[in-house]
Parts: sequence; structure tokens; C-alpha cells
Amino acid sequence: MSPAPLIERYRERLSLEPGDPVVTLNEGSTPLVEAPRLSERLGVRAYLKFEGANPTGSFKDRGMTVAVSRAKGRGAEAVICASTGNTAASAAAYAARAGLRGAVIVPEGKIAIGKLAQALMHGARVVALQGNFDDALRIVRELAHKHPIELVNSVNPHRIEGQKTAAFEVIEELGGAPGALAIPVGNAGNVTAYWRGFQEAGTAPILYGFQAEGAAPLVHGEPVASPETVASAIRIGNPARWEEAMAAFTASRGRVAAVSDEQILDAYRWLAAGEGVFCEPASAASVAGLLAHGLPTVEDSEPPESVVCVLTGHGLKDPDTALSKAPAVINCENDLSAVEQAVFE
Ligand code: AN7
Repeated sequence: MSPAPLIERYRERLSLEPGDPVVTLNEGSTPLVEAPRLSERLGVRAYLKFEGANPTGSFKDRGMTVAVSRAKGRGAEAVICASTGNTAASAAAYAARAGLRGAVIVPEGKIAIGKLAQALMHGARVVALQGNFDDALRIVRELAHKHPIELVNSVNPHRIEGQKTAAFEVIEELGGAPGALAIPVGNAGNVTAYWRGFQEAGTAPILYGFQAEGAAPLVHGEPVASPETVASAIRIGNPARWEEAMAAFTASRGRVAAVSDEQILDAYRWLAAGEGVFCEPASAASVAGLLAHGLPTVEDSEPPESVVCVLTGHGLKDPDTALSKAPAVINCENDLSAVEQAVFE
């Protein structure tokens, strides 16, 4: 038996109306994997919350099941979003599931190929914008204002409600909140959601947020006009949940910091080869950040005893980046001794 859909597990803590249908693909209940080698490197007990195990391969499904259920409940016929890829894949899947039309606006040439395949296969109208994510978000906000179409970006409050359930799961599985949580930050919806979840459960772990160096508006304190990073999921220059995310870092006694593309890719490869967990580059920013910056604490507070790294999306989403960074394939002729040599040499 697969675990209950997230809305069934947590309905009384979510924002749905009594009559809303449950549009679900059995999301949530993702593995919290112990990470012995990472623990050793950090000197603290480390876990990986593998959100790549959600139905469309990213954490977005947690918010989408709630947002699309609410949209369907209030009679919407179509949903729309701007996306760096994962929101598009998730919105397209849940729209298909609900029998709604879906439209997704993505930055042209800047989303991972797996995510594009998903959005197209689920039957969404996929529009490649000659602009970046921030441009796309501005445009869809206006479109949703003008037309009867439901906006399912994380500016939609039901998205945050659904995503906060990841914090509940972590608490249940560990028997309490971890000392700290490390998370990649793009549009800043997810860190906002975790903080809400932890707070509603009466806990307050230290939150460490990490942005890519070339797309680090929260670190610099001002929007980035032309964000650039290999971690295309978090190539975002003007996060919608800016103030809430900064408030969460402050209240949790944590911080937001930047990691270079090289640090991200090193962590990405190391997690796959060293812990057996294949996440996408943006997700690896959480681990890269801890490896680069450690687990700083404000004065007078004890260092955390455990840390959960949120791995937001599956490595298979972005095979191009994987293959460009992985070791080469060994070509071999059809012959026993040639294979022997290839394997053992
Ligand atoms: C793998 O899909 O913004 O800080 O449009 O796909 O909540 O934005 C994706 C974001 C981290 C950042 N990791 O989360 C989108 C989109 C992965 C992501 C983030 C995203 P937020």
C-alpha cells in the first residue's frame, strides 16, 4: 500500500474547503535518508529529505495537490504558472489529473530537458518566453488578473500550505524537529513553507538557505537583473516571497548565503557517487552550502546536533548537466577479454 496522499494525512491542517475534491497523485511521505558520509564531513548527524521521490520528481507536488484541488473546488477550468521547470511539470501533471487545462511559461532554453518533456507529455500548453523567470512571473500575474485562470505559482497561498507538510513529516520521522535545516532558495516559497510548518508544530530549527552565486538577490539585498547559474531551477533574480523568507532566516537564527556553481556541481556529483542519492543541481545547493559555510550559529547558541538537507528535485530531471559532468562511458568491442579489460583495468 502506498502511503496516504498528503491531503488525507494533513487535511485539517491545510487550507481546503470542505467540498473541495482531492486531486492527488499520492505525493508526500518522501524518504528521509540518513547520510553517513555527509555526517562525517560536517561533524553533525545529517539527513537528506529526498523530495525527488514525489510523483513528478520534485517538492512542487506538495503544493500543487492543494492548489489544484482548491482551484477545482472553486470551479476553475484552467491553471497557469511561470516556471524554471519543476512547477511547470507539476502543474501540468495535476491539471491533467484534475481535467483542467494547463499553461506554463518557461524561460526559453533555460529549463532542464526532463521537465520540458513532462510538461509537454501532460498536455500543458508550453510557452517558451524570450526572457527569464522573473519576466515570466510578472506576465502570468497580469494574465491571471485579466482572465479566469488560476495562478499556481507559490504566490498562491495554497501552494505554501501544501509544502509546509514536509516539515510535519520531518518532525514525525525524527520524533522532533532537527537542530537545523538546509534548503536551496529560488523564489523563496519553500523556505517560507518549511518555516510555517515548523512554527505550526511549535518548533524552530535553524534555517540555512543557499542561493547560487549568480542568482543571489537575498544575499546581496537587491534584485539581480540577469541571474545566471548552472542550477537552472533557482535561476531567479527577484523572489516573490522575499520578505517572508528573510523573516524566517532571522527568526530561526539562521542565514542565507551563496554557493558557486562549482561548489554546487561538486556536491551534486559527490552526493550521487558518495551517498547514492541523485538530486538535481539546484537541490545540491543545500549540501554545497553546508560544506562551504559549515553550520554557523549566532552568539550564545549551541551548535545544532542534526541537520536535514532538503533535496528538492530528482537528478533525472536534468540528464544534460549530469552527462556533461559525469565520467566518460567506456566503449568496448563484443568480446570477453575486451570487456574484462574494460571492467577491471
Ligand atoms: C529543484 O519550478 O521556481 O525557493 O518555477 O525546482 O520555493 O522557489 C523551482 C524552484 C529549489 C527553489 N529546488 O524553491 C519553478 C521554481 C528546485 C526547484 C527550488 C526550485 P523556491
